[in-house]
Amino acid sequence: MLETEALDVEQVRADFPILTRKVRGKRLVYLDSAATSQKPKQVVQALVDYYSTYNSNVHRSVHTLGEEATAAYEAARERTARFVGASPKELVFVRGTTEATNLVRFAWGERFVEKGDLLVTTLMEHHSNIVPWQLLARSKGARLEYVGLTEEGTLDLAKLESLLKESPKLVAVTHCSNVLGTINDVEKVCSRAKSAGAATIVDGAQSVPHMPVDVARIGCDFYAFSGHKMLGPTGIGALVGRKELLEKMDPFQGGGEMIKEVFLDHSTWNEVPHKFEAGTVNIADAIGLGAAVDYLTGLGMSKVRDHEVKLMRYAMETLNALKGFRSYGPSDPSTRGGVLSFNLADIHPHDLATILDEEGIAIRSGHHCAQPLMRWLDVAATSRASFHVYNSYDDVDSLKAGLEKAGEIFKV
Ligand code: C6P
Repeated sequence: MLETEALDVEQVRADFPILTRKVRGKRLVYLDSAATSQKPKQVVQALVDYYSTYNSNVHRSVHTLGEEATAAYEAARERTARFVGASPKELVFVRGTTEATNLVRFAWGERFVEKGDLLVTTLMEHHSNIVPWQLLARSKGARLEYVGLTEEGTLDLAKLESLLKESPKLVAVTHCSNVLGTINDVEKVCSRAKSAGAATIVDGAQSVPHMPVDVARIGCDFYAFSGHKMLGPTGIGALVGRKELLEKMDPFQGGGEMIKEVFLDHSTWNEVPHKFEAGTVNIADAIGLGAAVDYLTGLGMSKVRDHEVKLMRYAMETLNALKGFRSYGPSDPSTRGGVLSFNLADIHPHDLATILDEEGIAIRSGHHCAQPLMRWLDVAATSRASFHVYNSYDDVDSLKAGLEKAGEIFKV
């Protein structure tokens, strides 16, 4: 298929066995991919192949199985790195985005941040791009400040500029908000932060699964993402870091494989990225992530992005027409990712999610691990529908019908 052709959703859906199951006797309409995506059979098969034909530890044994496992693990690193425009030497396998930001908090932060330093993050972050910096600020006596938001739910760049005048040590920003859907111009943020002398970390949890990403072009120091949101397994993700910075950083955890030599009074470190991968790594899931990368690459990330923009446009047009429907985030679908947070009149999001579940429709409700953002929106919680490659216009129509039903029950 040419990159310019539209995504063949029916063909894609055939690769996801879970989509054929029924929930409460109804067709499953899975609209919770921002929490975790479904997995194509190619990813499941990669896990089965590993466990049933070459299961072995990596980087240790010279026997055939050991060499096959090592080759597959490193090939997965290579493909995952290339997928985001990085070199494999710059990609550390971690459990996910949360572990990636915590790795930076310890291995970079404990080394480079000092008392009185300024750390900057934003009001639209997931807790995993806030709490590590709060902990770092507390342990170092540093200060944490937030870039606020405009009414449309985009970053207040004037506030960023004023904070940059104070020469922060770190600017931490999400590429795409998991609540508002806002896609930030991270290239610009990182370039401005770099000019001010700050290190930068970009949270790519909601961007890498849905759009072409090129970390070299973004120009950040660190970029974090999770495998399970990009059709891969849980328990695996990546931290991409500039090599020279990774080399200067302290290890994150101590143990096997991250060392070069161990003496009684000191140790020396393995080369990056292995310096940051202590102990037996998550071999199977890294290989599964490699298979997910192959799958997405086969579809073409531009096509994936186009599909989700079309779906978002249709969803916004269709759902905004419902009585009592209020959505959050930018009004132009082409400037947002595949998440749509909303409230329907004053129905509690958990009630709404329960009613939709009766119809086989899975959405997320709650604070989405973004409590400061909820407070800024002045809501306790929202409902959220999120899309991926296997979602269709039919899914949006089902959501609309489910919301109409909820509206009738609650007399909206
Ligand atoms: N957001 C959601 O439903 P982990 O859990 O480490 O794989 O990813 C954390 C994370 C970091 N940043 C963003 C922007 C995210 O959306 C997430 C995970 C899920 O929105 C679960 S809370």
